[in-house]
Amino acid sequence: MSTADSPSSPLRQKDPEVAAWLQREDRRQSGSLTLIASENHCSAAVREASGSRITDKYAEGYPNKRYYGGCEVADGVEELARQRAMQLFAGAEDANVQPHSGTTANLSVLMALAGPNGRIVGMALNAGGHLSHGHGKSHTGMMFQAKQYGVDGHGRIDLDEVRRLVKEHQPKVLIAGGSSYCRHIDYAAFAAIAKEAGALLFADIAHPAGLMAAGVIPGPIGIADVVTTTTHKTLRGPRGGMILAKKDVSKLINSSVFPGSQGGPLVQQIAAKAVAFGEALRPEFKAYAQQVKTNAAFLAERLLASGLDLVTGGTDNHIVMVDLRKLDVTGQQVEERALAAGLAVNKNAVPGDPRPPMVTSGLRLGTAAVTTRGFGRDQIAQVADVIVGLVRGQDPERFRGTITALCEAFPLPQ
Ligand code: DSN
Repeated sequence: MSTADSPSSPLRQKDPEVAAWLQREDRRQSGSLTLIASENHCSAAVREASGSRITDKYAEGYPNKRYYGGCEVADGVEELARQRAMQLFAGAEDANVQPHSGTTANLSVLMALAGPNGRIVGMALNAGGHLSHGHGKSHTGMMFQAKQYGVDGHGRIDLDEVRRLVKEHQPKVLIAGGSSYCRHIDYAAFAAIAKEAGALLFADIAHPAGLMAAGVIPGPIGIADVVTTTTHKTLRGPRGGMILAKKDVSKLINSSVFPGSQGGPLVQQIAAKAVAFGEALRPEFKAYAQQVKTNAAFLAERLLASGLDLVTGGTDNHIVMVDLRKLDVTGQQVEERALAAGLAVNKNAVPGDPRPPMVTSGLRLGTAAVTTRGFGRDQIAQVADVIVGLVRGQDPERFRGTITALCEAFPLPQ
């Protein structure tokens, strides 16, 4: 139930039009299953902090060094979020919780470490990387001299290619991480490659951050010079970004966030990040993260057993990438069919995809949000079977009942 559902809701009384849209979103999320790998359902406590009165406060600067008066509460909230972040990612030497998003965090890091027109190397978007790792349509591909590495014929990072590219391009920054890469990344090997070329290693863990915080998969803390993440994917917090940096670069990074690329931080989001980090520090979160990983592995196993191809043939994290190239169906078509059946998924390019980005030959699935609803093996099996049916061209309507029953049996947590 959203706050707007309550008859005494100020929003409902003062702006029924917006209230109606938000109630509709509530119904959309409750009545469908989210398999979009970058989404999750945060707690009511996180949402309450995010909607709190501290949204009114300007707090340019950092705790105890602000450009406005009346920041004592903002200072306390930001310091709490920073301390919890460093506890969660043990070994992190500094935390900046101000980035509004993952992309602004990445831009800030690249401006700090590579500088305007500096050389960078990152993973290509269609190989599993992210736009902000040097893609030509992103400012990171326009403001920096970017080269990008791909993956091998099995969809895995080819460290020899990374080494060759780094040797040739001599970047200031080497980026490891992506938005549709479902295998472990060998951060130690990346660090060695960066070191050989005198580059700094920047790891973007936006997707698997929650699994890393819970210790369920290995991460780059203590290895990479800088780590960025979003706080809303597997970390299950509010929308936002964060940067964890080694002490010797953190001053540069902090200046690059403010005043470099942002003005006043969104203190209400920082408060919500603090709540989410507190939740992630509890033992239940470790069990949740383990279940996310187990569910993804089982989803992959079930899809493979039904004859579908997967990029890399499986997964090490929460992402499963279906490769539709051998079938007479596009990612876009399956996304539309899935929506009609009550599943939110996203089309996604697979390595070597011949189709354009709005069509694609792939489907990216993630288990973070359905695991928040309490899904285990039986429910994942049902979802996998629906996906196989949709890929094979069966009528989405015939699956609507199955998905509705799952939604009702596993409601969104409050
Ligand atoms: N949009 C995010 C994702 O879907 O992975 C990355 O920015």
